[in-house]
Amino acid sequence: MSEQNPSAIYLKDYKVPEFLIDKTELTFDLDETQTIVTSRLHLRRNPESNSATAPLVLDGGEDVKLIGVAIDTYELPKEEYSLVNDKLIITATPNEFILTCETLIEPQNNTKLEGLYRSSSMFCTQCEAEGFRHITYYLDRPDVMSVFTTTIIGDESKYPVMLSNGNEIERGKTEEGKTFVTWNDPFPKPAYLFALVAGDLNVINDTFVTMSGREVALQIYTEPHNIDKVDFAMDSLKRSMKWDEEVYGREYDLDIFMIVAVDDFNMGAMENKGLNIFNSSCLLASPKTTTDDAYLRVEAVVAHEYFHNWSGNRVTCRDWFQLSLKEGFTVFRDQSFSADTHSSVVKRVEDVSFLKTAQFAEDAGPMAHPIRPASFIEISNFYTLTIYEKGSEVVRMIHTLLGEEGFRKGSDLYFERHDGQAVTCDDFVAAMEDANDVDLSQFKRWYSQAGTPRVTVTDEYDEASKTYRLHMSQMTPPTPGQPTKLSLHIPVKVGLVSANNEPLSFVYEGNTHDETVLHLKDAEQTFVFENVTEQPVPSLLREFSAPVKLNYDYSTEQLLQLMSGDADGFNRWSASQQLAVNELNQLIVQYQAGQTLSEETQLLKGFATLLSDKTLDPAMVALILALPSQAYMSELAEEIDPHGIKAARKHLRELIAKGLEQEFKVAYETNTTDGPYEATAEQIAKRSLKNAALAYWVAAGSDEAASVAVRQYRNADNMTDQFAALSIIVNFDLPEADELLNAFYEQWKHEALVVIKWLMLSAAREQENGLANVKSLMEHPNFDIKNPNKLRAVIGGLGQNTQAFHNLDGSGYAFLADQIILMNKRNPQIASRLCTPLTRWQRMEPELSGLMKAQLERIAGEDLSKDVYEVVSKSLA
Ligand code: 0A1
Ligand code: ZN
Repeated sequence: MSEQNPSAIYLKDYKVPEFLIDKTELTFDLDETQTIVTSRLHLRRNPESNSATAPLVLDGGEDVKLIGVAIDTYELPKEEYSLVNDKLIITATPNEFILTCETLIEPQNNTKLEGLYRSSSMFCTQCEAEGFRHITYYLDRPDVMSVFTTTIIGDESKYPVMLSNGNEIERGKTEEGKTFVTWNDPFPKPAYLFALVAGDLNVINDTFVTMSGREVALQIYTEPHNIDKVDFAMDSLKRSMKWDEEVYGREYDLDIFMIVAVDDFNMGAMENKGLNIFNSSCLLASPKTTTDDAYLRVEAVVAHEYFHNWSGNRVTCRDWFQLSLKEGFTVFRDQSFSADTHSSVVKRVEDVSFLKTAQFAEDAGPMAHPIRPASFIEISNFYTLTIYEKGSEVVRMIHTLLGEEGFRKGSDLYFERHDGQAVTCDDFVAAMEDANDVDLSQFKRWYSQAGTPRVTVTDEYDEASKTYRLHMSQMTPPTPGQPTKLSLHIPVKVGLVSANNEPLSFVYEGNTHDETVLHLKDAEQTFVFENVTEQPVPSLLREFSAPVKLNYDYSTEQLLQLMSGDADGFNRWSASQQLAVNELNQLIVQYQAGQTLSEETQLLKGFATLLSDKTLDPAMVALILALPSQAYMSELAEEIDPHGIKAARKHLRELIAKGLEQEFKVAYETNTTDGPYEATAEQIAKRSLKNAALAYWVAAGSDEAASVAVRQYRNADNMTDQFAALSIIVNFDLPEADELLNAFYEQWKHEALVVIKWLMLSAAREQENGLANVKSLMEHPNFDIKNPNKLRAVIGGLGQNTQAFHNLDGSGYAFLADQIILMNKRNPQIASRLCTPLTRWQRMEPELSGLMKAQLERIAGEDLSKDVYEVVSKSLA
């Protein structure tokens, strides 16, 4: 690492800002080589600070060159300010004044994609979390909220569109003949919500009439060649606006709402006030170029960013430790929106499956942190699955505890009480408590404790008294910096199922139920159910009512029974997953012992019933048919053996495929969709089952299936079917694989988002010279290391390529480390995210573990960015 390692900052050290900025006036003189930013900050001392003399300390960046600074009309000579560690410090200031600051920046050389940068031929910004300081000196912290007025000056022939937050208030020509446009955003906001876009863009216009009858202009901007792909996003936006009015009573506040798509973007999208900026992969959609999954993602991200207008913008975070205040809540809101729009069970299964695979792994690794972290070195590293997904689960638990109505009362109070403020997670919980007159003090430990709790359940049934008892215990394993844990308040939703698959009612705490929420609060607790007429099968943690690992010793028969008979759709899926996990684990043991793998699987019975039940939602059937992923099996393993997991999955898939070949053929043939492509729940469901069935059918080794897959590829009129067929052809290494992979590239080489899919599939392809192939992809003329989507596609593909990535000669890990070192300074946020697979080294089987660790140590020997330093040093600690 380096001589002076970066240090952490702590939540406990929070202090109110010394100064406030009531108004921020910015002028950008855009230029291809030197962009000049002039800021006029209306500053005054914060009456809440206890110092009347503290210096003014403004945040800046190494890439910001200060040209001049003035207090009111007085230009400060060099002796009257200092620049230390990228901060501009002025020791003597009046109590209230205007600070004018002129800075020079070079957006064209900004490869980090934070602050103002170029993507294709346009200028755009990314200011969350601390990007604004790379534009000009500022109090770059979310509790400093200011009214922004922004003037953009540019050459109209290159930048006919120049946008910023709020409303356009003026437009004209400068003396040099350039165009200027001035925008004003009347809502005070922190700098992280600032945005600017300039370019030669096309626009689609629409309108939305709010619940109070105001008309809002809606605009989506893209580069000209993509403007035909925004109709779905526009429709999603209007549905999101309506949903937020109906479900949360939240109305949009400005007269205009704009979205812009950019190709080079570190994350998914950004909720800048009135001017959302999107990674084009989360905005553009057309039947021929976009898969169903990607359509659903566009819908969810559009909703997410829109919902931030209230949960994030109108009410924002006091400091970055509170990030989950806006992100956990907003993810919960977008998940609910998608659930209401499509099938709620399917959506829940997808969300939980993702959480259990990726967030649980994070929570078990060296970067584990609570949803409200106590410290960090680099905030960009904390835009994590824990903050977002576990954060959403915590909000969901509050919803479960308070019920729909109680939760709404709480959110109403939260928005009303804190409108225009920068607040904390405590404020959110307090509003929930106050509106419902409940005490959530034990529950709040979820905010400060990291790690996935284990809940172990045993039961006993007493025939004579018709009493059924559930004994539950909870334990949260230690995580870095938190050796011991307190008991949490865990809502466990349960139901009982009878021997003939009927819901079994019971009396709990004096009332009769089919289902109830148990409050597990102690380390050990027993729950007693009366009037239980027979020995039940417990259906535990319905709808995944808490983000925990549940342990109950189900027999195979019980799992099969729940799989077909549980009234809770989510738990049907859960039972099937458990059954498959049990079988895969057995196969892994056999593989490791060099034994022949068992030829029997209980899943055949369950899957056969499933495939013959015409009443089921095909999307649900497809989800149940999907075997636990390589990543999920890795998360569950004591010691990860990627090759063993891969072999076990392949074997089980073939057993199922051969056992039900005819059924899969029928499922394929009966789930075709009629009419033109639509991203409706019904069509998406059918395509998902059809393509899942095709994969099994091909896995059975059927020649007919193979030719059907090739035919589907050639005849497809939509990307979902075309890409599903291509993936099957490539993954099963059918003779046409090379030819069609090339044909696919040739067909789509001008569609960046399709090229990304091609890069990923190609990199993930398991073949003898897998790593050489990955390297050649990075040399491909259509690869661009500056584009995070393309880099992620290749590296993500490599991660799925077990043979190439987990090669016992260590070459896969070394290659990844090379890329991390290469990106470390160029784009630290991306470099740091690429480290994730290596952070799991301690859980890998010994040989691979040593190889991974060696690469982490090699990276640690470099002069590291804060981002990479934090992840690597914590991983090696
Ligand atoms: N707030 C955005 C995500 C986002 C976060 C950080 C970024 O740069 C470091 C960019 C975007 C969201 O939740 O959608
Ligand atoms: Zn968000």
